[in-house]
Amino acid sequence: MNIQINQLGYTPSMRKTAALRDAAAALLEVINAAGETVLSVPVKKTCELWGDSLSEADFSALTVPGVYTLRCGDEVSYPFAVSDAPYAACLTALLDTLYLQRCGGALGAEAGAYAHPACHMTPARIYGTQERIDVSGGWHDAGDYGRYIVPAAKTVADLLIARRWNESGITPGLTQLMDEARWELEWMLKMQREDGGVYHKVTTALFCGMIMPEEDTDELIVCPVSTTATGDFAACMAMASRYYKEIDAAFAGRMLEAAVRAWDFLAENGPMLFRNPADIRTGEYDDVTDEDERLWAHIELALTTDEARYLAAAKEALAAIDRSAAPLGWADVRGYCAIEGLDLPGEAGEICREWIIAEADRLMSRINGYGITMTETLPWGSNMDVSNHGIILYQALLLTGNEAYRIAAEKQLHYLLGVNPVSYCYVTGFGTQQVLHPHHRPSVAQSAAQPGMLSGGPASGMMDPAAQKYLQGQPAGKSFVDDHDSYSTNEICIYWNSPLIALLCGLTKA
Ligand code: G3I
Ligand code: 9MR
Ligand code: ZN
Repeated sequence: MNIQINQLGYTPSMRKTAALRDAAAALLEVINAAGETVLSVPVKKTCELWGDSLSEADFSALTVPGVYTLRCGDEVSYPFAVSDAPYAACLTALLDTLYLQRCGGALGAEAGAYAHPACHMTPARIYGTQERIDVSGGWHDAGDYGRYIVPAAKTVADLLIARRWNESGITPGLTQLMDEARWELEWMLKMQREDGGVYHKVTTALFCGMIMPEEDTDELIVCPVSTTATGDFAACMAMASRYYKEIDAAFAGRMLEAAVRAWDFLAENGPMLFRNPADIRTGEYDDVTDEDERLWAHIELALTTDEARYLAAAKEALAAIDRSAAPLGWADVRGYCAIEGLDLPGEAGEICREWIIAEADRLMSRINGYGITMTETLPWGSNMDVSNHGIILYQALLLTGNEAYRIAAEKQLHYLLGVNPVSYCYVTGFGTQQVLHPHHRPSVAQSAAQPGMLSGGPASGMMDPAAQKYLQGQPAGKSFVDDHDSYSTNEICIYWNSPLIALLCGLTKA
């Protein structure tokens, strides 16, 4: 396909642009359901990118609801809608995915083909000991069945940001958002040790085969405490405590108490960076520093309590941290520091405001021919970064009212839903050219892609056997293969869905 559009469509008032490859004509026609040309707009050359000679055509003048295609020479695009809520079903499905990732409880008829009895219920052994503890619950991380604290914190923080941006009460319901986040938070609480330290993860020693979760019955092992997990936990618990105060004060109190104990543990201990023990092969979620996790913890505790020591620690760490970027990663959480720090009093809040705007402007300066703010090479899980950037851009819009940030944030969404070099709508079950073979154990076991999951997307470097087989010589933007063996380009993940949920909650706010 050489004409790329958002396959889910656009709202009437949105800026609408198509990305064309090797444009065959100087005009792009908009065709309605009756086959009539309702608009003709010029096609303008933009750039060369990822092996494509790109042009752009702006058809924003199309505002009448309906179903359309675009035509340029002999090329015709996939159909798309102009409607008031083109992303509502997708947003709900993205959130439903977290429900379907639930571990511990059984999933019933509401889960359709993905129903299963309770899984991973046996007490888990603490690594290096014979002691066993109950750490049932939470969500399966991704295409695998591991449960890891570091990515859990990112996911929950994204949902709470989504909650904040969703005050107008559009779908998904706030109750569903908060119920889902709580499922993970309750599990996270079980991962804290008496002394406040937080275990890094609970998994089997090796990844299991492509089986349903209840069939994965190898011994569960709780891996050692890390200060990245403990810092993320302290931040996430303190943040969540504010959001649940009115829903369930006792639960909010338990989370704040846990956050304080985690913070005290950090105060007493230097960096404890996690590495997989030699006999554990599951996700590592390693890091090179815990400075950013510590800062995030200081900030959330300063916001949730009025104790001077947290604010003092936040101010000191904020002054010291490198603010030349603000990623919303699982390893690098500086973006959460910047966003959350906006609510700090006085100069600290002002520093965070400047931090966000500088980051948004840095991203804006990178907008490429497909509308995304990425570098030319792409990391594992690049679609997460695309949504993350959308969040920063949307936050900059909220701070400044500058509509250019909104348009840029929307472009991140359009890329994920079709305006990309491989013409995929990257959310399973949605769009015309769908992802059918995600690296996701229940989908493989049932031979049917579970809907509502964002694929990780193209990754440079061919980091799995399927990528090595099919992607030799491909430029980064096309380094994607819809094959369930390609875990580096086509896995799914809780923390790839969550920033897209937040972005959609922001962009579709009434
Ligand atoms: O550390 C380098 C960094 O210095 C450099 O700038 C960057 C350039 O791309 O590469 C960096 O390392 C990458 C790292 O992610 C941090 O971005 C690695 O090459 C890359 O292999 C690594 O990928 C991670 C992958 O696990 C392998 O560890 C993904 O981010 C992460 O999302 C993924 O997570 C897995 C879990 O382990 C298990 N569960 C599924 C989940 C999703 O695939
Ligand atoms: O399923 C695993 C996925 O969640 C991880 O992201 C990926 C990289 O760590 O590994 C996957 O498991 C594969 C393992 O690494 C190698 N043997 C085949 C496994 C399933 O494809
Ligand atoms: Zn499970």
